Amino acid sequence: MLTFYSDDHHLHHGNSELIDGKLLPCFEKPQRADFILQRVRERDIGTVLAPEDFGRGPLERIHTPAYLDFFQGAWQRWVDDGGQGDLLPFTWPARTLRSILPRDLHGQLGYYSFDGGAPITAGTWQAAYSAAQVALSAQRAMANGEHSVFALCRPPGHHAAAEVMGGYCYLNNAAIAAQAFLDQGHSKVAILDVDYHHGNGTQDIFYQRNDVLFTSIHGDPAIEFPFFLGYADELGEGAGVGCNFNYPLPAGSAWDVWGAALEQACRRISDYRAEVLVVSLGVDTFKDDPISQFKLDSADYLSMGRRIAALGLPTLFVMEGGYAVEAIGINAVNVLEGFSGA
Ligand code: SP5
Ligand code: ZN
Repeated sequence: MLTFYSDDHHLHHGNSELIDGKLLPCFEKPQRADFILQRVRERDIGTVLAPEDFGRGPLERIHTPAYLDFFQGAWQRWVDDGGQGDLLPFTWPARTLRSILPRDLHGQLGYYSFDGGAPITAGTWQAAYSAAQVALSAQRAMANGEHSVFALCRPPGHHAAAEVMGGYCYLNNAAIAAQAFLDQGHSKVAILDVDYHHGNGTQDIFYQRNDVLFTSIHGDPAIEFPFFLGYADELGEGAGVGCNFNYPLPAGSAWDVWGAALEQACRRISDYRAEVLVVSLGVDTFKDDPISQFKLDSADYLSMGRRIAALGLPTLFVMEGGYAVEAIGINAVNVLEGFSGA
């Protein structure tokens, strides 16, 4: 299997995030992608390629130009204001307030985010832009005939909506790739999101559409981030009714429970008659993940890959979360090897 990867992810290295009342070093750190790349090479699963640059056009198919302009220019505005350190939001347009775009940088940052988990640093735009190009390059390789490709994206993307960042995500790499398939003539794309957290951004982007099926297996939002989306009764809206399926699972879920949900999701994907599959590949479902509460072990990721392969679809794997860095490479590459039958 081909892997696409860019070193630019190193340009994004946030300092800290608020967890359980403490400012801790960011869990979403460069080492994550380094360990995955190392494992890809160790296991020799295929060639590693640098991305092509498809420009901002394919990003604008998912994100608004105003949001992209804001994100691209935010760091320079912060520096010009004399700001130092990470740029982090602190005020959001919650229910009692108006969703108005303020003039101030911090006001705009609150407007364009949903949590304080997506710091903007000097290189964040370039890293996120390159991650999107990694996903697009993987998509292009599939358009050119590859059956499966791994987009080793960092930062991740599935929490990012059309004009909202959060949950370590800025640009929705999986959604951008899915849209590229549609723009090149496909009519039905399925997304399977196996990250521990609900892919709220991806769901929101496609919620009213029937050309993308979104399925997600994740920690029950009643007790887990992102809390405000990801329930089982969210089935799509308008033309999208019947094209959204959530499988929220209780804390402590291991492969018996998780694999049964995967079976359900896979049946929905088969019934939908998708032409191509995009997998939002998070491995924060691992038993030793420091911020998550599922109990998958490393061998379970082989089973996951095998079940996904049984769908018989061309499949683009897009890297999302996973924070147990010592095991992240093993777990992510196990999915790919299970898929390929290695
Ligand atoms: C892409 C992705 O996986 N994003 C995840 C963002 C999660 N941010 C919220 C983390 C909350 C962690 N709470 C852990 C409590 C441990 N005691
Ligand atoms: Zn996650």
